[in-house]
Amino acid sequence: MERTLVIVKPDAVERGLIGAILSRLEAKQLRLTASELRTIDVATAERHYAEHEGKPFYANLVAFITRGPSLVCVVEGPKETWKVVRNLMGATDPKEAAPGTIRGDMAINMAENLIHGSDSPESAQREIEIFFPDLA
Ligand code: 3AN
Repeated sequence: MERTLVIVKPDAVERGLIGAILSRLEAKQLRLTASELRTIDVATAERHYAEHEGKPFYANLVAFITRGPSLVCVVEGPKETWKVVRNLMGATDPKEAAPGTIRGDMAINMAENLIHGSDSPESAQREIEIFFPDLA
């Protein structure tokens, strides 16, 4: 089994899309190992998004992810679960995301793209440790 980190972001929580998003992961036969509704604090957001520090959208990204509750989840499935989640999410820019993906069907704005998923097994391990240190 393999685990990956998923964040159902504040825009999705505000729009009442938690169920719609989790149902797609569950329908794919992925399962929740852990899940918590929490408002991510700035220090944790900066740690999570460290690779984007210095980019023009960084300040907005941190402000967005900390603006209200997110559903932070560890999702479990077979090998390459991180990739399965990324495929279900769709492209980073919702305008480019394929129909049938979460972003392709439910988002339109780059800054408010509903969901985060780890982009490699190494990222998954790093991110699970940030949000669920007891599981890592
Ligand atoms: P993904 O969320 O698909 O893994 P990343 O990790 O490259 O994409 O970017 C993290 C987040 O930063 C994205 N979800 C998006 O909200 C924001 N972001 C990425 N690139 C841009 C950009 N060029 N302009 C504005 N926001 C961006």
